[in-house]
Amino acid sequence: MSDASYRDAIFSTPLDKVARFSFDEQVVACFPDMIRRSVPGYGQILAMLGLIARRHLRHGAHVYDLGCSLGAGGLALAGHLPRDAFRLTGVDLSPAMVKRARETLAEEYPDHDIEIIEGDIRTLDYRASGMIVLNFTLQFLDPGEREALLVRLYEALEPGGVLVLSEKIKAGDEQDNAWLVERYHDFKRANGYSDLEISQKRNALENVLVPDRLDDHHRRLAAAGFSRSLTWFQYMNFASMVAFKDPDAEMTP
Ligand code: GEK
Repeated sequence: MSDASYRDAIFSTPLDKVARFSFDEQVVACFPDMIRRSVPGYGQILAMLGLIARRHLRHGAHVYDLGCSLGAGGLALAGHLPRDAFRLTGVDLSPAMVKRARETLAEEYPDHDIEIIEGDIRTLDYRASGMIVLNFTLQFLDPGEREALLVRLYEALEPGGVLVLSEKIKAGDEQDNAWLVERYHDFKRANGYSDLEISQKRNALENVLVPDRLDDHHRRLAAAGFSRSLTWFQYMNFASMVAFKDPDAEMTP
């Protein structure tokens, strides 16, 4: 990315009252640094998107990147696939993210058919698509709203289409979960975050980012209609799944 990306220091000094985390201008400015140092496997997951698309995407099909932030999904696909292989719509609720994503994509891939829209993925009017990417976004929705979104995405997918769903997860067993969370904090420390930053960020994300268990994800994907889903990547308490819409499924009108 050619834009100036700043080091994430949002939680580096003691804050009287840690506000709920929000995707504002301050976060946008340091987002690439923040996500790289905070999400284990982020780069590997992005790098696989193009390979998954090569296998599953019909030539010229439409793709959604939901909760696209700075457009990483579009950048990853455009880096792997020729201009006419796909059309992509990135959607994000944060105006600051949308503005920056538009600028970056226009600069990096001006000839690809990629648009970034400001919108709420819960209420969007979805068009038929061959692939939908939901990378680290479902976790920010109210848990009670997650299944309804997956049903809508299932309906929007063409038969044979795929959903890539990446999330922070929690383990079912309390002790296992504690071990994973502790190692995740070690990972963040190793990436230069202080104990103060780790604990203040944790407080800011309390009730904002609510992780599910992997088995709950797969159960929900099945309930939404997906004929098959599997976890293709896991790095501590972060995972990516792929869910398939049966090629013989009826297209919802
Ligand atoms: C990446 N996928 O770099 N509608 C639209 N966008 C939303 C909504 C909503 N209801 N709720 C949250 N968002 C990206 C990373 S970040 C993950 C995704 C993280 C947006 C929110 O504005 C933010 O940009 C994004 O979802 C989550 O691959 O920061 O941990």
